Amino acid sequence: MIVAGAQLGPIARADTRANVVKRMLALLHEAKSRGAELVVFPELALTTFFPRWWMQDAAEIDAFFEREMPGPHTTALFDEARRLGLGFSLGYAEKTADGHRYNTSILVDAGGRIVLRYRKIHLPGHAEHEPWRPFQHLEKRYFEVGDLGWPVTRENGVVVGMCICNDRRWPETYRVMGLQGVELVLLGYNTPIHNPPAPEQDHLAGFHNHLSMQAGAYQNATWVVGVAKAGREEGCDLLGQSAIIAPSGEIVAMAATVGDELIVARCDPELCRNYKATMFNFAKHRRPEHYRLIVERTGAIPPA
Ligand code: CDT
Repeated sequence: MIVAGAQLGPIARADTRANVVKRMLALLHEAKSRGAELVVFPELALTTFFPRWWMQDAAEIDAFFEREMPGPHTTALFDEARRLGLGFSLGYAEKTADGHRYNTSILVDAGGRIVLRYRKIHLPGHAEHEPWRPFQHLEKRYFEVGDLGWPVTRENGVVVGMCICNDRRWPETYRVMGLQGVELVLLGYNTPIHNPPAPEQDHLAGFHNHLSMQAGAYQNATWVVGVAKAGREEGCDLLGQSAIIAPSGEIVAMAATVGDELIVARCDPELCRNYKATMFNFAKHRRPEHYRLIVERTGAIPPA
């Protein structure tokens, strides 16, 4: 399967969804001309990364959420992708009919059907206003923890799963999908390069991004497609370096800019099967009887 990562440059708070979708359509067209079958868009792709602001007004918050998918602004994206015969994945803020709010990704097949949905589980940041920060990271305020686990589906003969941004730093994310035979993990991210509680780590933001995704890919014998919303967005620098990573752990394509940019690679599931049958033959080598602490304990408890 030929997969494209459609990195987006910054989206201003004042940008309309129509304008963002126009940029996404341009990337879809480029993807088609470069032979792609599936296009991966970032986390919260339709708006600016709004958890950077403390908001109390319900209508102001609601304006960042989608109540239907496709909705009035995204129908054009679904229609054009179907016309081009392309599948795509898309991150957006979801408000359900019964009022729940999630940071969500969907996978849409080439026929325009939503075939997989994921709701972000590892919500980073904080829930209360922390005025000392130069910008907030209020995902714990605006979203509930996802309620779907990490489902996978078979799409065009490839086992596909999804996760979102901070999820990529946690090995459990990939392993739960690895245990379902995942061959292609799609993920979008909005990663501020400056992390106010730990500024001494800022210069390693790019390294940690690739380290997490390369380890997840290798240890679970899967392709990983990590796609950024990048660049200076409302005064906040977001990491770029979108990458397509092979089951060997090697980066085979990487963005060179922090703007709208397409990266493309052929993601051959045969390579997954090679690693899954040898070094990472789970059935042969895993020892779950020794892994109980992973599900029984959340925080670390060192010896007295
Ligand atoms: N969007 C998102 O999950 N960003 C986080 C920032 C972590 S610092 C609070 C990330 O893991 O990249």
